[in-house]
Amino acid sequence: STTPVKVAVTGAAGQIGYSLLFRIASGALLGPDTPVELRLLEITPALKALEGVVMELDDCAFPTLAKVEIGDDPNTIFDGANVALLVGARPRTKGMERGDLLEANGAIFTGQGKALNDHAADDIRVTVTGNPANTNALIAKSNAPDIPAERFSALTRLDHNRALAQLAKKTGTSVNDLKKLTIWGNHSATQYPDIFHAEVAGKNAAEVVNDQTWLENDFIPTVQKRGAAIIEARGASSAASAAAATIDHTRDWLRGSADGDWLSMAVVSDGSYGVPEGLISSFPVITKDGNWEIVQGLEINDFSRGRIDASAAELAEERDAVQQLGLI
Ligand code: NAX
Repeated sequence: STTPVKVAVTGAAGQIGYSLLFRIASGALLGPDTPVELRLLEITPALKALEGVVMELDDCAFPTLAKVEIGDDPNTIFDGANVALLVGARPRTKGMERGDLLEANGAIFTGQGKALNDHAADDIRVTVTGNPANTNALIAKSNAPDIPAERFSALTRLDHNRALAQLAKKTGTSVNDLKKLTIWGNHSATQYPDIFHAEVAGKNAAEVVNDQTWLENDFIPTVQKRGAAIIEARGASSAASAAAATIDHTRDWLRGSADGDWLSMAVVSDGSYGVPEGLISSFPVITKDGNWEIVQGLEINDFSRGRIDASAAELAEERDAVQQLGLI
């Protein structure tokens, strides 16, 4: 089709935005034949910096970039949006309590949820990258009663990709040889990267690895704490990899997961695997044409059970906290 797909991005002048926008504009999200209109939201003081980013987008002369709109009003920027990538969020600053953080982000995601509800296109798909991503997605979803709940998702694909890289390294294979890895739960240090159903070149990953010590003391904590390790090394949080994962997640949602494989996405729970209904939690999912389905019937061993439950419990606490703040 020649009608541009409208992709809204929030936090567009931030570090993730600086990597994300250029990849979307060059066709990495929607393919080389689909024109894209970028609709970029920032807070007022960041609009000047955003204008500079738009100058650079112009200077790339991307054939697939049809138009760019920028602004500080979500009601305008989300108008007609087919895809919304909610990247902008309030980071935790010194002296800020957890409740303060939830409240600051609550203000952002209630407003953006309402704006999406009132102005986005009927086929809107929403990916939340800004932290706390799962709970921000829950807040946005709860403030958009006219948008089907399954159109809201939060990013755990970066965790999924990090886990793939670690497993490939351990098994001396390539990420192309790996399938059916799962991130369960919250995009936080309680997330659980699960290799018990994963495959390495067609064989069960846990059996190929056959190293419980590595699994417990190396693999799981490395994936869980990778964000902190990047900050320690780079002096800034993950940006290019987070942008790449935001694209992978949204592209695969729209275009479909590969046959014989699945993805990790945080989506609204239907109670599957004992995760309380209504939480936005990461699951193994299969996608097709902009829809997702949680993979059913996986056997969960005791080791996995405890970890899935712990991450779900953390999500339930976050939900209770934002409920008490009147945000959902
Ligand atoms: P930056 O601080 O570089 O950029 C965030 C941008 O959002 C800023 O330009 C800010 O002005 C803007 N912003 C703030 N409030 C806004 C609002 N109400 N409307 C529109 N824009 C607003 O952060 P960056 O490194 O780009 O990270 C963005 C978010 O992604 C953070 O919340 C971060 O914690 C989160 N991350 C999530 C990851 C994930 O896997 N889910 C991994 C990477 C990243 O840590």
